[in-house]
Amino acid sequence: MATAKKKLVQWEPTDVKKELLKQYPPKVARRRAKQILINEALENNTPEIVANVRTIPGIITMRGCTYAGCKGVIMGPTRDIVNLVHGPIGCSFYAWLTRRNQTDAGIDGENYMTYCFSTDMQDSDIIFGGEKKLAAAIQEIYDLFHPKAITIFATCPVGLIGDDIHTVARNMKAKFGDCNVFAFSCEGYKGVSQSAGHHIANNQVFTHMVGENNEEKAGEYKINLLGEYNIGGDGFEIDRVLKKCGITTISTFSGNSTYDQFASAHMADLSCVMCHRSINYVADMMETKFGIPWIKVNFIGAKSTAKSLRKIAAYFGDQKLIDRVEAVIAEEMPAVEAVCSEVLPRTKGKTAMIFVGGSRAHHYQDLFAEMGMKTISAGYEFAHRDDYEGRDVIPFLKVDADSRNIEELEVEKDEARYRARKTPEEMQALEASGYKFKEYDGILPDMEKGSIVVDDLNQYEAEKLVELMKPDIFCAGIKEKFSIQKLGIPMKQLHSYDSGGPYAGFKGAVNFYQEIDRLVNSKVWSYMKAPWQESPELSATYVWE
Ligand code: CFM
Repeated sequence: MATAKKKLVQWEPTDVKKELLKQYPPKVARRRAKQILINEALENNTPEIVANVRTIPGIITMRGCTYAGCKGVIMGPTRDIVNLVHGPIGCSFYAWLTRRNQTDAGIDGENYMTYCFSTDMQDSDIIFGGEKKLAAAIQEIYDLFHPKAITIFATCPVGLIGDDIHTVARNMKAKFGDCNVFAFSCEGYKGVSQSAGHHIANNQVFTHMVGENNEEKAGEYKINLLGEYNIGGDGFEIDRVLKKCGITTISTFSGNSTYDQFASAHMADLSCVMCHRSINYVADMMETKFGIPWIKVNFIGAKSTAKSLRKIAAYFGDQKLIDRVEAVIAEEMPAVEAVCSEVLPRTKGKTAMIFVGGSRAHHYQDLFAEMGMKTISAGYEFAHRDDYEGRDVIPFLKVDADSRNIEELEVEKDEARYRARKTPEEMQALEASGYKFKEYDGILPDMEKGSIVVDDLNQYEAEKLVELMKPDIFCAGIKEKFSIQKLGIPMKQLHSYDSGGPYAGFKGAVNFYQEIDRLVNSKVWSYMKAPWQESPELSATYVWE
């Protein structure tokens, strides 16, 4: 029979961990051991993991840089802001349209996403300074496009030579008068990963844009959707569902976003946090400064989508909205359930591994669970302990030299514009009924006992894990894709979605079920043998042997 991998997987989590660490020098093994955890989060004691620390030199990490987190992740999906990279052209080229954050230019048609703006620094700029070139580039953008805002991103050399990008930005803003110009000190080396870039980006977005437009917005049940980046059109599907429910999205941070959305975000009545990792501090700042409460939502998974919609409806507490949400769920679910039960006999009992940057390694477990699949190992590239263990650990997080490097904004109540969205009694009543504000319990409580959670997984460990635990599917990014497929395991990119998506909401769930069904039931990868595995004629010895 042609079952290339008859699976009798018998692994003990402790053995797997031992195997992963075996090849490392003792010092490296000791450090990695703290980032590899066997989940025992069934009782009340969530185990502790080390996260958000430097990658050990020599290890091939999956992480990106701080500039990637700022320019690519947070600001990349904005459509009517011109994002100008101050640096060598490579930094721009590799951040140009590679994240699959989709956009719809809307009726105004203003969309700069397809452009690539760079100061294209040369050796002479590094030696003599690049400020003049930067100012000239900003001027050129202004003359050509007259955008609402121009933002500037520092790359590594800019930090090294000390160009004062903030002063250049301030001067140009004053000169133009009708264009908001500000900069990000997001040099690639600034933090241990792209997570630092999220923080730097959001601080500046909050300082320079949020609250700029005090006009009242039309619509009922106004929310901000924080941490949704419209990868593969996820945001479009979420927008469709929210709109159908009669919920008004004032802003999305930052999928398909506009300048005005950021400027008006303080007019919303509830912030809904999708990706906790990249944006939870914005939710906190919105609450402190403007009085907008926040909740955690998840639109990955049909059941999670329904749950999140109900949670939003319960917050507003209006029967009209509650009924509308129920009607939408009732209308959407049959199509989802039909596909789910169709694939279930083929997907049930299969296993997955998910290693993505932050939130997705957690969120996608819901989708797999709907298909009867178990996530046996997962982890984040760059998330923090709170994303593993829950927000309760935040007061106990160790502040090290790297995290101290990233500014924490001191935000105060805006006396003029702060508005409590609910009375203390209303908030208490909601909480008494089990409603949870500002809560995220992290990935660990949702994973089975004995599952293996790895922070900042690297190339070597990824291959080892697959070899030992033989999942039916491995989810990560482009850097992992081909090495995993060569091991005979289907690989799904959950950063870019390969060329697929959306996977959020109801229609997204259907897409996901169908695609994963095809992947886990295709034997094509297991039939693949590399030429040297089939006929290893070529052999050699080292000279010293
Ligand atoms: Fe949040 Fe993201 Fe993610 Fe992220 Fe990212 Fe991304 Fe990601 Mo790639 S913001 S943490 S920095 S959910 S780009 S849309 S897929 S690593 S898991």
